[in-house]
Amino acid sequence: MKQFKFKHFALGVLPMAMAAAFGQAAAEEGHKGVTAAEAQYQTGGSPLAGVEMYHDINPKAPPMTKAEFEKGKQIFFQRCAGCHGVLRKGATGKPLTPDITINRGSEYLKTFITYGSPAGMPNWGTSGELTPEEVDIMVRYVQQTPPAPPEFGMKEMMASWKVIVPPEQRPKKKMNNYNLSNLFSVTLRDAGEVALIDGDTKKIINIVKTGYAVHISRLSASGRYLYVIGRDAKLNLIDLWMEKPDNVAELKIGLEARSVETSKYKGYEDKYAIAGSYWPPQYVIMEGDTLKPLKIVSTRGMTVDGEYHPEPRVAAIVASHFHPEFVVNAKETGKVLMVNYTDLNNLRVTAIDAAKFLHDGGYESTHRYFMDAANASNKIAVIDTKEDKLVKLIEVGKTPHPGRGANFIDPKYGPVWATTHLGDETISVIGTDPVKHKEYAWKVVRTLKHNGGGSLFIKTNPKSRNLWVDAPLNPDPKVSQSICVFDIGNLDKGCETLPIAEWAGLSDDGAKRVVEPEYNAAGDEVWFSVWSAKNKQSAVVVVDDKTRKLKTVIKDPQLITPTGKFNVNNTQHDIY
Ligand code: DHE
Repeated sequence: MKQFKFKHFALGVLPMAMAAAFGQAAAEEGHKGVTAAEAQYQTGGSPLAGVEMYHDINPKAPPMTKAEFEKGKQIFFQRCAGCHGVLRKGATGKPLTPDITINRGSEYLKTFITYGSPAGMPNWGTSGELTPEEVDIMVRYVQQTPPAPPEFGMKEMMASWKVIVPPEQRPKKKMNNYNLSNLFSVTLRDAGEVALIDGDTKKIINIVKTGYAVHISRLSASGRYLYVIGRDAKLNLIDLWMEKPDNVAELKIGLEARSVETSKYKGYEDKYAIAGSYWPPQYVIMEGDTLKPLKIVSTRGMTVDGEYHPEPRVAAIVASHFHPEFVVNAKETGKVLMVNYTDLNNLRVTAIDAAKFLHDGGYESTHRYFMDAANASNKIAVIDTKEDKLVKLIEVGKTPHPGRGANFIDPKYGPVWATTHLGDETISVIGTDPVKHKEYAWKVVRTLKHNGGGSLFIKTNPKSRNLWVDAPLNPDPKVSQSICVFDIGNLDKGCETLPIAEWAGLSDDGAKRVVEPEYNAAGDEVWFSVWSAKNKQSAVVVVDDKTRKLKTVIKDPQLITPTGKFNVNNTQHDIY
């Protein structure tokens, strides 16, 4: 199986002494092997770079001025924290605490930061990402005591909470003529906004201000309320019943976050929302229609291996359809927390040991089993949300990244769920029917090949015979700017490549990464983002699912860095 390594890494350019130090380091890191796409994906930048933090000056570490320390902190949170953790105690990357770094010494650290390692450390120096002066600052910075960002509890949350339109002043019925089930909330990542697009007319209804580097949208059980979370942990509540849907409440749930979900169990529709943060490592349960914070719970604790972890980030959260529970994934500890919301004062949490580095995932077609990607462990954990138990840990390809995955009926193996991978060019197809297709259940029944690694999302729809897979982080623009589509009835035939970015007809030289297929409510159109930098033109391309031909290109100067797209009907009902 082909894996592509970080582009600029070349052992051959290392001077002898450095190579020796490097070799030792590489051996210690275990040659895990991280692809360019994986490194790029995890070093996306943290809003903590701008947060004031407490720090002391370690007398054993090489000295730094206050300005140098501040610069080091900026670089660390923009480039390094995603892998090494906020407190530098290790996450998917190795720990970088002074007890380790001071012993290693400045020469060793300089080599490591400059040239990278085969275990996944990017070559920050030789790639030109960091200047020699910046490398020198980082060498000294990682020997200082890590500065700790502040906690964010009830007091801070209440101070940030705003109800812009109280529930009693909101519409009593839908006040617009939009077909809300076919509305799309489109993430405008670097603008800190979402575009609400009418799926029928393809017209922008409103551009709504949200948090910094906005990440995902989710729907309330009824489909009325839209929740949008930013990386700066700002949560926005949008009322889709308004004449022009807009913000009605907001809350900051921490300092850095990625996930939000709503209560979907019978009797609790639209009652609660939950959001998880990366920092501080915690989740908060809120009133669904005002975002008033009700309960905050820390995820700090022991990993599945029995080691203490100080910052288990909260990754994907889904609502159970079998119990009044949220399924909360604590990334670094590898625990799936089944949080029962019937009595918030006497909270019952069932902690299921899965595997470290839980990230994203989705339900199989019956919505009973949650297919949970432990990305850096190369595993899918199958969680039974009826019995609240781990069913199986399944070995898949390198760094699974399903988004929510794709459910379809395989002509040979019956109901299956599929994930794509960041680290290789495969798709793992897993049997999901333990009743009628018991022999295939929770096994990889097929491994399909598409155009290349650097893939993030895979999608189909119950009404479709197509399986779409993107590869936006592939280093080859021909691959990153196109989509591959399989015929579900004839998977062995391989996939057809469609030049989506070319179809967008964009005039400039942007990256034009094609990312995240999403269906409309009828399941007969697929929408793709063509994602370029903030100062370049981007677009959303709509393809006819049956003919695989271009239907419409949505272009607008307001569509800045579109990435995720969330169709109301599909997000509300977990259809994927
Ligand atoms: Fe995401 C989902 C975390 C980078 C687009 N992303 C998720 C989820 C997590 C996560 C935990 C699951 C949420 C849930 O279901 O509740 N994402 C992270 C990161 O930590 C990471 C790797 C680095 C970072 O700095 O944030 C990261 N993500 C990205 C991107 O660069 C993407 C491609 C573009 C963007 O808009 O930022 C991106 N992530 C998405 C999307 C989803 C998502 C579109 C929702 C998929 C879905 O089908 O629901």
